[in-house]
Amino acid sequence: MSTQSIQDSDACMKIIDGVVAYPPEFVEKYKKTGYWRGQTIQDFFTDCVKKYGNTIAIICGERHLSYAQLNQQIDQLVAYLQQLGYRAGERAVIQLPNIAEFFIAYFATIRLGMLPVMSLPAHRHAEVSHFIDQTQAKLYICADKYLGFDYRHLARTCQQRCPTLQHVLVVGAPEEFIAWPDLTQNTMDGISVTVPKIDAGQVAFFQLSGGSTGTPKLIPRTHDDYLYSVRASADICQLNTLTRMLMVLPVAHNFSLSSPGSLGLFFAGGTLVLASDPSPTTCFKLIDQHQVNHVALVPALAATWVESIQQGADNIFSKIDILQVGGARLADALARQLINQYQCRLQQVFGMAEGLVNYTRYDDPLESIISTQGQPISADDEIKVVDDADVEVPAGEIGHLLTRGPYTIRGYYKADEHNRKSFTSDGFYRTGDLVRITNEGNIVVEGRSKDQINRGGEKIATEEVEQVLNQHTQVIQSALVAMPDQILGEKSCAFVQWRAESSDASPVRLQMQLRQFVQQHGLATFKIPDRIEFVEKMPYTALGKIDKKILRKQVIEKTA
Ligand code: OOB
Repeated sequence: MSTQSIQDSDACMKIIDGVVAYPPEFVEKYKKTGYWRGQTIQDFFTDCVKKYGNTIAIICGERHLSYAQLNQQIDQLVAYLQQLGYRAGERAVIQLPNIAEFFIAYFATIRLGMLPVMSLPAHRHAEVSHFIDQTQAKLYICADKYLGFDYRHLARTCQQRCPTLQHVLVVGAPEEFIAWPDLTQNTMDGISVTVPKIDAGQVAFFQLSGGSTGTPKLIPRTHDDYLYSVRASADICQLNTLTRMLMVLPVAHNFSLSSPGSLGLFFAGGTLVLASDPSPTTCFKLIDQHQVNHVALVPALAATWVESIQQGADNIFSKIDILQVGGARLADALARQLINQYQCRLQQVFGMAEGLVNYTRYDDPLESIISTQGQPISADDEIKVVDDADVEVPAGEIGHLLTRGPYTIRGYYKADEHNRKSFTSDGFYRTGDLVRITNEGNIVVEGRSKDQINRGGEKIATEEVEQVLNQHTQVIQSALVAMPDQILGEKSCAFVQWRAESSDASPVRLQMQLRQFVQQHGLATFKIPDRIEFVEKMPYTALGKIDKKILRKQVIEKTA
């Protein structure tokens, strides 16, 4: 174990094995207030099983798994992983679509004291190999195929690149890898499993950051901090044993897992229905078939569902009790339409994998639910709205949102240099969001200062894509900016300064080449530029940086 202390002007920051610890006075405070209860995610789930044993926990296609059955399968996988040689402290990257195996893998690795690393199905080998390297993961768990993409192919690339990777466990046809075992048979009977004693203050797993720099950052979440956000969210959202939640967004995302998400649902003893894809065709059928009453969407999906209703589908929104919308800014007009035209009970959710989550409350005035992103979970979420010099702006004015609290991290994993920029010296996280606070204390997201594109809830760190584009031999430099999109809210446009001598190829051909280049590099598909503009020179700010404001204006004019 390595411990490092960084002496700062305000605070002495303790970093243990790449994780920035909460300062002792905050640990004491969060424990004293009862936010941190010393419970691990393993104990949390065991409690759920005790309370709700025969209730159906998960519906996945034709499979209905009770809490007890899910628990049994988790135990089986724990024994299996232990036989493979896995022990507490080791890491496993989990990249699964919305299937029951995600939860079995998540809870089994945690039960063994391993640390799962969350990856989204859209990630490709650049991201996955980075997660494996960064966490020294020995195990990668994936599906054979999903939405036409073959993850075994990705696994092969990671195997070549990542020296720590020992096993690939595949749900479906394994080819040369290890097959997901049949957990419905008690094949592991007689094998004694050693469940280690874990301190709830330790990191339980790694969440994913949308990122705003070159490489995606990993977010270490502790048992204590995460479970507090889960319990409090389940409470705010009034989940109970009658809740039937449809999981439309990727299961591993923080919104899906904890706001209140699947963990909040398990805490309340409800039933989770897994959607294999987010299309109205798939989801509307599941909502009817399983009397779903709770759904969480990103604005882009809410808009797609509205469109489908306008084209003649049943008003699905009137059948559910709660529609949560978050992950990107919901336009006031769409919020109003959902409520007035489709009799929707709407809740806005403004959160981040780093911690802070805000909800509009069910009993808020309608205008607040329509036009604000709500209030934090906790009375101890500290919120500051500051100007460029970190001075708090007058009440009601727009500024940068900073936050610190009982479930917000104090630093990204193994990212000292980046952490110095992303956190203040007294531990506030710089969210990169521009907000204002209304008289009633609600947060309104007005924009963003971080260099990120929010493509329908999927976050693109522009620098990551630019770095790849710049590696193309014919590219002098590039700049990725957001362009407005009716459905997704934002899409990406790459401005590329191209070497003059290579201009004999047609622009369309060059665009194709560049898109392929990004794809071959192994970036997630949603990061491939939606539009590419070739320029002879870039506009610059007075400081000599590429002026993205001008580029954003140019692309709006071009697409108008
Ligand atoms: C959620 O988490 P992330 O980590 O994918 O993205 C966080 C960022 C925020 O900093 C903000 O820029 C944006 O996504 N965002 C919103 C928003 N919700 C998230 N921007 C405007 N309005 C909203 N309602 O996206 C996330 C995590 C937990 C719960 C919900 C969303």
